[in-house]
Amino acid sequence: MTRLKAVLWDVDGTLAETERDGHRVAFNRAFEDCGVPWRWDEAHYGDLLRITGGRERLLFDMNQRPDAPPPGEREAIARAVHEKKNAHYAGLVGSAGIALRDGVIELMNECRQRDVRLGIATTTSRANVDALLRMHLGPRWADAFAAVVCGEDVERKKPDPEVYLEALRALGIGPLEAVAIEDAPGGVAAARAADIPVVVTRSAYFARAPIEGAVAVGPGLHTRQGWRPGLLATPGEARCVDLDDIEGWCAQMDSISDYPAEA
Ligand code: XBP
Repeated sequence: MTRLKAVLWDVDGTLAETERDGHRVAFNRAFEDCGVPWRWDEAHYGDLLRITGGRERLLFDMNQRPDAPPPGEREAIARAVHEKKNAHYAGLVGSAGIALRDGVIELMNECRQRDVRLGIATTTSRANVDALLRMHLGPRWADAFAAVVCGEDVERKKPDPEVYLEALRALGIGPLEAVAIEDAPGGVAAARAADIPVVVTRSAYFARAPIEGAVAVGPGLHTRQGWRPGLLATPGEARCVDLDDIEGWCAQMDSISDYPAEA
């Protein structure tokens, strides 16, 4: 079995539930600042999440709206709103409004103890990653990560594999020496297209989404219940998913499966 050398983390939805209470709320505040009449409710934002990248998401939404400005004006509006959105987002996460998901810190700590490197592979903006991780890991958070690849570092956002290929390149490792932790089908597709095994910790918006090609799918790293393939759960023991579990899943590459939509 190839020993795991790196755990590559997606950010939004995987490290924290940032979309519903972070980016969405920040977009609505930015709309208000810019005198744009739209507001995104939770359900509509959930639909828009299939478009990766905040600016791209807004452009996509504009293209569907009968009351959108003429096409030639949309790009400038999207840039202005997106810039303000990121400022509001930094304020929201900086005020400790959004916790890291349970089990994330535990797995990061175990990686450090066992010499498994940490990487970030996200197509969100670097400023947003910085705001979130500064809040939870301190101003020197980046020291803990051997590679941090963000939206600005790639030409094509997820589901394109570029962000994962760049992370592997930065770490100098092959795809089977890494595992990606993702929450959403687009992120899974990106990691799989780079040949990296993927463990899915479902987030609120993708709690029931069909997942194609993951080594394991479950509700979060905080629990050993509810995973497919299953994990042994010791009754009464509050143990998180750990590196041995993840290595075990990755070793069974033939257990890579499609997980249909959940009821
Ligand atoms: C996350 C995203 C982003 C964030 C907003 O991508 O889709 O669009 O919602 O980020 P990933 P920006 O799955 O790669 O983490 O506004 O900074 O684009």
